[in-house]
Amino acid sequence: MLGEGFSWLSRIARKAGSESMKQLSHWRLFALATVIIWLNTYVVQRLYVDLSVVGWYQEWMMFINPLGSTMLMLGVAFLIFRRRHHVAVLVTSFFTSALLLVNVWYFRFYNDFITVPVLYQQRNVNGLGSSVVTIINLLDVLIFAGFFLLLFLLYGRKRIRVQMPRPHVYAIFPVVACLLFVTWSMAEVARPELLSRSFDRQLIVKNIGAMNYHVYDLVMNSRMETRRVFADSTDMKSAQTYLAERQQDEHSSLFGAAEGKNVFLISMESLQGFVLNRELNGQEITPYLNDLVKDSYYFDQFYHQTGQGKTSDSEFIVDNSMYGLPSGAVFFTHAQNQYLPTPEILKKHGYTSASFHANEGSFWNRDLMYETLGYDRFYDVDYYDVTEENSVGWGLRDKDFYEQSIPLLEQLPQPFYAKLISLTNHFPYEYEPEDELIQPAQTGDESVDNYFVTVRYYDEALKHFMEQVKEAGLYDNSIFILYGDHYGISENHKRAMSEILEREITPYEQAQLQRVPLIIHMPGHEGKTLHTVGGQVDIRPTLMHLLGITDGDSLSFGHDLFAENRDSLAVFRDGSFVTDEHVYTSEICYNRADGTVADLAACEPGIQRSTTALNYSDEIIYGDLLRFILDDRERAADKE
Ligand code: GP9
Ligand code: MN
Repeated sequence: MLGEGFSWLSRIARKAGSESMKQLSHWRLFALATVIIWLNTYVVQRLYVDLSVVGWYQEWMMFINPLGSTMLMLGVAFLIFRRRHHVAVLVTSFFTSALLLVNVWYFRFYNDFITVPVLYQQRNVNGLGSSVVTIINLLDVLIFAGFFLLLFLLYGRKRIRVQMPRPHVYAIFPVVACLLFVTWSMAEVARPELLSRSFDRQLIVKNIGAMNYHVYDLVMNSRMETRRVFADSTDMKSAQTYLAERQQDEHSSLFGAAEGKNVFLISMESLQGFVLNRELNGQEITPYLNDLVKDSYYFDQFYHQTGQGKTSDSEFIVDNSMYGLPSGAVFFTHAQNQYLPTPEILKKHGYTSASFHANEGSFWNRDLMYETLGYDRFYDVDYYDVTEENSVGWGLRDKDFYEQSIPLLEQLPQPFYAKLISLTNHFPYEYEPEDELIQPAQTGDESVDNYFVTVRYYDEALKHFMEQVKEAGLYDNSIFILYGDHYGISENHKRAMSEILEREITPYEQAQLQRVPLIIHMPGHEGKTLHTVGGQVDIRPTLMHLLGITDGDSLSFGHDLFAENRDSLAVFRDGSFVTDEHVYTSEICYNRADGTVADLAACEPGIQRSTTALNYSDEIIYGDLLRFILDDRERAADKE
């Protein structure tokens, strides 16, 4: 059947340019274009992105999925280019390939697919620098193979002009509807409630195909836009009830232990937990951090919870104790919302808040979002002396960044809440030869190999910073909260990672790799390693309780990590989660202790809890629901 199709194709190819090609009926043109674009899409989906397709059913779905979307796009193009259907074919083919190419690049960088809100992030493009080069491959030109073939067939030696009558074009759509229904039904069979419940884009693309996914994403986003308009205060009431039920009333013995102290919030770029207390070639990768954790509260079962917004998501989560969004960066998409963020709360307690980050102020829309979050000052790249000599990779080297931050910190009115965001340990992990304080790993995967060198460099930079903080007299009266913002080594590097960890990277291991260090260093306190399961949403309540402040408790999705009776749960943005007993990811329930597969039913309560938490957080952001209660609070405060 397929063989026949190909011989038919090759006959057409041979006829290309000949008189008889001119006679190509409009249905043949449509079929030819459909087959070429469909196969092109299938091959790119299969070979250019690693979706770990398992079994014949998934394979078949991957194969059949692009057919409906291809016919839909061609049908629409035939309506738009009314008398130039050969142009419609070429435009559709080019558009499809271009969209695939952008997705392939995005996937290489973020291990994810583009969503509509990501398109708001053009302000980030300027800052990507050297990272871009590493995601482009010469073979990417083959993603346009279908387009070049069609160009040759239609514009070869003779130009082909074929017109499909309007009624025939309309006839395409019922067929498309049937095909899309088949796609959706097959996906429902494979993954029930995939589109209504799943937050995992890879799973969606695997089940419905890249093009259908984009249509789904468009629909979801237009629905999202309307949610703010139609939201009302009753929506917030149910979210409040949910949060109130989970609120803890008991305080830990450390409640108020850091009252009135300065807060250093140190965001450690791409720092994953597995590098701590580990050696490479007989050398410690993070000697300073290893020492620091001995003198600090160190949470070694702590997970990042970021999504497409990466660093900015971690900032949002930490400052609001809410989750980021399932797609896009809330810093971009909802910078005008009302929130109850940490700087706003601390302002009422006499604090000054500042963020330090030697990148463009517009990156991640920080300049606008920081105003919304209530930061008093933002020391962006303009406050730093950045030269070619003191820069590498994404910009100013961390050592220089920290060093130049000291005089700025000294000027800050105390008590302060100072967030410092490092940058050197960022993909693609570039470094200067003199900063090679440890030999790179030898897996042959450049990103993984160099990661250890930039992590080691960061460790040294941090050591210097802490010494300088002491010299500046800022140490004793401060507490230090250090956390990894998100993973540095994505899923695309499983082979190299299995070599490093000396075990297979199963979905369980991959989930465990999402652990990032959380170190709470309080001068005068003895160190303690805590195995409490937690995530970035817990940082705010933990910090606030150390400061003895409870103002944000009723609107926090996280809990004080020191509290005895805390509800142990770390929810990832894709719906995976970790509890004391289980790790749930890729739709598999694992026993957390040993990574063996457990009965799915054991994870069901956790699935409910994590889905509910994510949904309420999303609803609050999409509906801008905090405006209802914050307005009320302000009115109440005005009356007093
Ligand atoms: C950019 C820095 C890195 O300013 O925060 O961003 P990331 O790519 O890690 O989200
Ligand atoms: Mn980051």
